[in-house]
Amino acid sequence: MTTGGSSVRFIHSSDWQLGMTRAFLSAEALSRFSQARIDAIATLGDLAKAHEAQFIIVAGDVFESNQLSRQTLMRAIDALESLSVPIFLLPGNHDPLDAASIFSTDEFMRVSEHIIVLRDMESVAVPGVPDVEVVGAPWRTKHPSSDLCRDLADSLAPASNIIRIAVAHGQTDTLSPDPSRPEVIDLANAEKAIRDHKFHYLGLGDRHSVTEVGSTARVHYSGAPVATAFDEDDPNKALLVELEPDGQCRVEPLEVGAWLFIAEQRAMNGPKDLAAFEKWLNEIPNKECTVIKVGFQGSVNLATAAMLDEIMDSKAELFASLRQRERTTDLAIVPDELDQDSVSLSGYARDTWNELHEMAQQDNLVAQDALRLFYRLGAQGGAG
Ligand SMILES: [Mn+2]
Repeated sequence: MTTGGSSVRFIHSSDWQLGMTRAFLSAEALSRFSQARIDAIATLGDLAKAHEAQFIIVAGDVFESNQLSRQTLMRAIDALESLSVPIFLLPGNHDPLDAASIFSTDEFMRVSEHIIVLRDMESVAVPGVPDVEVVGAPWRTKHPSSDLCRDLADSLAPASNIIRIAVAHGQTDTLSPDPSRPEVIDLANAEKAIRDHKFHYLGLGDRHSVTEVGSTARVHYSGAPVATAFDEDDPNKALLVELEPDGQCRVEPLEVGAWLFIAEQRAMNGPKDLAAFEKWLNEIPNKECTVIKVGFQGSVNLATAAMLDEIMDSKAELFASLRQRERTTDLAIVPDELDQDSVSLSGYARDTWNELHEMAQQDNLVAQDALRLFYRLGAQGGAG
C-alpha cells in the first residue's frame, strides 16, 4: 500500500457519549462532567494539530442517546465546527441511525463539510488527504441482526493504491463471546479482511478502555476520551495511528481527559487505618474530577466511627463524588471501654447510653447506629 510515499496519520476516538448523566453526581459535578466531554472534542483537535494528524475518526456512541437536550446537541456541533481537520462520526448502539437519530436532525444536516457522518457502508474520501478513505459500519438499530463488520468486509473489494480505514462499533467475539448476539464482531473474519487488503486499520468503539485485539496490530479500541465508569481499565485516551508507506502500523495512546473513577476497598480497624485513609484521600490530585466509592471492612470503636463519618462528610465537599459503598462495607461498631468513659451524661441520657452500649456490644446493629449518632451529635465529653 502506498500513498505517494508519505505516511497517513490520524486520531482514533470513540464513546464520547455526550449527554450522559450519572446518578452519583450532584448537579454541580454533572455539569462539569458534561462540559469535560464537550471540551474533549477541542482537545482532540489540539492533539491532531500537535501530532500533525490529518483527520479524526470516532468509532460510535458519539451521543449517549438519540433523545438529548438541544443544549447538548448545539454545544457538540459548535465544538465539532471549530475543528480544523475532517472528523468522521459513526452511529453506534447508543445513537443508531434510526428514524429518531440525532444525526438526522435539521441541526446535524446543516453542519460543515469537514463533519462527516458515516451513514452507510460506502467509502468516503478524506477531504484534503489524497489516496486515503474511511469506511464505516454504522448501527441502524440498537439490535442489529448481523455482524456489521462482516457485512462491511463482504461489501468491499481489496483496496489498491489507496489506504482505507474502517470504523466499527461493538464487542469482538474474543472479548465477549455470546452466540445469542448476532451483532458480535467476528474478529478472525475482520483480520482476514485486513490480510485481504480490504482495509488497513480497523478502529473500534464500545469498550471504554484502550485495548488492542487480535494479532495484526491493526485492530484497536480507543477507549473513551473521558472516563465514565468504575470498570474501565485505561480510559481518558485517544489513539494516534500512523500507517507508514512500507505497511507498518504504529499506534500511540494520547492523554485526553482527567476524570478518574476509583472503587476502593479498605481495612478499618482503628485510628491508624483511619489516618492512612485520610492521607490517601488528601494525596489524590484533581479531586473535583474524581469519583470514589469506598467500602470498609473491620471493626472500630465509636470514636473512630464518628471520625470516619466526619472525614467522609467533609472530604465529600472536595470530590466530584465520595460515597461509602454499602455492598462492600462490613464495618462493626464495637464500643469499647474508652467509649464508655468518653461521655459525660447523667440521668435518663446516661441510662440510655449504657443500655445502647450493652446492646451494641452484642452485635445489635440498630444500637450501634444509634450510639454512633448519639456520639457524633456531641454526647461525648472529651475528644475522641
Ligand atoms: Mn457502545
